[in-house]
Amino acid sequence: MSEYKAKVCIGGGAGFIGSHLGKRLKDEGYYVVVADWVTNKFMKNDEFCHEFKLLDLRDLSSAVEACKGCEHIYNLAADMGGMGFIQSNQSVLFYNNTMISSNMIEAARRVGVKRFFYASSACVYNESLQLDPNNPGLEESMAWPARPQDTYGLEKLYAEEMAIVYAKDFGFESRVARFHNIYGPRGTWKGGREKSPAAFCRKAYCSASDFEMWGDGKQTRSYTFIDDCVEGIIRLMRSDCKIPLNLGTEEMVTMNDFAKLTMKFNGKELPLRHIDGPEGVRGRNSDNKLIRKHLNWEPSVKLADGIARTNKWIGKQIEIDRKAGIDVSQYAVSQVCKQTEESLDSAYDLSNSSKKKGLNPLLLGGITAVVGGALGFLFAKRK
Ligand code: GKE
Repeated sequence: MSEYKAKVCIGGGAGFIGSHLGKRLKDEGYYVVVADWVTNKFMKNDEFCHEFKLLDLRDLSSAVEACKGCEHIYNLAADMGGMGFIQSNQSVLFYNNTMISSNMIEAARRVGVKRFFYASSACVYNESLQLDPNNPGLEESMAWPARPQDTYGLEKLYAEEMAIVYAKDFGFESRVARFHNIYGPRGTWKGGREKSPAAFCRKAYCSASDFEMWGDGKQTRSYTFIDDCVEGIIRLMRSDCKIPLNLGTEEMVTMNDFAKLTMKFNGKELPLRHIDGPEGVRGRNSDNKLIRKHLNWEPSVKLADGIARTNKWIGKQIEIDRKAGIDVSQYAVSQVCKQTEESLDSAYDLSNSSKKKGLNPLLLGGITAVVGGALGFLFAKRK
């Protein structure tokens, strides 16, 4: 191990952001352990880690197993997706993510971690501050008083606080970044969990007569290219900044203009067809005053440049599917993921070879305590 800078663990390291981060840390000379309940579809394990541990981080002993011997822990593990997933899967992701976040921070304490990174989200912000599509930007302090739109954001906000108090109480450093819609090659691009950048590139490539858009398309967002995200995580982890920071760009765009941009890369100018769909907040943009102050840096990849690269990669994936005999005209529309209970029913399956079915009563007790604690905490903060 002495030939490496440090041994690090990435929870959720087989995911989109985690695998890019693992690759970068590996290239920089860290010994990278990745723990995840899935494998990466687009990269071989040895491209982004030295050790791959197939574990269910909803189980504390698995989280400890993932983290043991690691000086730095990056928790990017979460059951997540774009608006086609998080609005329609509130209970399941609430349960899964509460367990994962709580276990990873407690595992960090148990293994004596030096630095802990928690991947939070712009979804933590109060919905009432995101009603205006000309939203001037969300400053970090605006997360309180809390009223995130979905349970996804509420869990993230609670876990941020856990990372902060655990670090204070148990003598290690924690860092928290609020990601603003990260996109790029090798991300989820079909199936319903994809976010708008991948969905729009896919739809622009596959649509023939019009471009289907959830809502009136006047809703706004800002986006962050994956390379900027990885750079930001590493800079924040090495900094002395103990408070949550936005990790995003201030380049805000309407969904209508964003759709036109992705069509331009595909040589198309199709009319937009607006349909009902999960729209999320009305307007969201990052405010980067604090990241500039603390890191003397901010994400800089322009949306058009990042999308050019993402669009090319998605085009290749679509052609792979077409060659495999899949009718890619279906990719002109997006699905909404229906909530299913399989992941709840399979809790502990990966970590226990006995393959128990059904919810473990201890686990249920744990979730009740954690969620109850979270709600009590939020009400206390609001007063
Ligand atoms: N995903 C998707 N797919 N979104 C579409 C589509 C489509 O085919 N058509 C229109 N949209 C619209 C959505 O209705 C929403 O208004 C906007 O694009 C952005 O959707 P998104 O990229 O899926 O997700 P959000 O920015 O609303 O929210 C995401 O925020 C991130 C943090 O900034 C979350 O889903 C999280 O993935 C994440 O925390």
